[in-house]
Amino acid sequence: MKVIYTEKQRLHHVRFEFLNGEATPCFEKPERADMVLNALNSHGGFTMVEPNSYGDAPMRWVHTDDYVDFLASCWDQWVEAFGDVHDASPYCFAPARHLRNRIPKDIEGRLGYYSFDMTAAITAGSWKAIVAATECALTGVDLIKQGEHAAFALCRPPGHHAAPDLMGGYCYANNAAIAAESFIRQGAKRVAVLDIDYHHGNGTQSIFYNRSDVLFASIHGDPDYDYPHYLGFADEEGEGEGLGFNLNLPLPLHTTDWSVYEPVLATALARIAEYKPDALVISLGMDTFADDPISYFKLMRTDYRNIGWMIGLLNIPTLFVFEGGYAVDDLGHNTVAVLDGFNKAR
Ligand code: OKP
Ligand code: ZN
Repeated sequence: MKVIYTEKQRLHHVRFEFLNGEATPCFEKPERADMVLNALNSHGGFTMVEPNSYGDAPMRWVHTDDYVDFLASCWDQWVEAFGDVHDASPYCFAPARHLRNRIPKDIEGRLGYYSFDMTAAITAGSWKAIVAATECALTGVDLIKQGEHAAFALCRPPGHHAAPDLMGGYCYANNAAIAAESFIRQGAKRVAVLDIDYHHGNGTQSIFYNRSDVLFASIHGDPDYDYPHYLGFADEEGEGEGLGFNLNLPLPLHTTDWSVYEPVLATALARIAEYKPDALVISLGMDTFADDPISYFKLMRTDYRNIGWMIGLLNIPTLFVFEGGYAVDDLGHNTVAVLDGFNKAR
């Protein structure tokens, strides 16, 4: 299987995030990708390729122009206002209840307008890395269009929390959504996105919520008890044309092990099979692992091989797009287990 990755993604490295009231080193860090690369290389059977250049035009397929312009210019505006010592981070969010939904002129106001939380800071190299991550996903689509049955876009920063004009949850550009849209623009009639990150893919859901040509299915921790808190409930089924093409399968924290997860994954896969997509995009978050430091499912290494195998049995051209996963010591081997299981299904 081909793996698309570029070192340019290292340019995005946020120093701190706030977790439980404390400033801690950011969990979403460049070493995450290193662990996956090491595991892929030591396993063998994977070919690393550099992404093609696409620039920021594809980002504008699923994000608003003003948001993309903001991402591109944010760091320079921040430096102008506050110097380059600290990462650019919002602190005041609009539109919160009772506030107006307008775009302020100053950088602090704009950061708050385009963010839904404080975990997506912008650093000197972020924009280049954000573009590079989308290019990894887009290259994966093109490899599949050229005949590969599957590919793995090793993207960071991740993307599934990024909505049309909002960053948050370590995400800026929605790599998986851009990939799905690329399949559509190259002739796919239907594309399914299966999000198996522990956290609900609120951004991807929002992007495709009123469309029937992209089915979004997500298995994640119950948002009544975990991030992203305000989206990802089972009663969100799509809107207008998109009604019936959004499937949320929230699961309980702490008690979700393979015996709970497997039948729910089977339900999601059955819905995808019935949909008969021309291509499948997997938002591959590895934070469902028992030892993940910020998540509460109980999956084990062997379960990941089964997940890959079950996805592979669908026999649909599949692009894996890397999302979360923060247990760095196991992250690489768990990721390889999914891809290896997928390969074994053929
Ligand atoms: C990004 B991805 C929970 C804190 C959650 C943000 C998590 C972002 C996850 N107490 N902080 O979906 O893995
Ligand atoms: Zn996650």
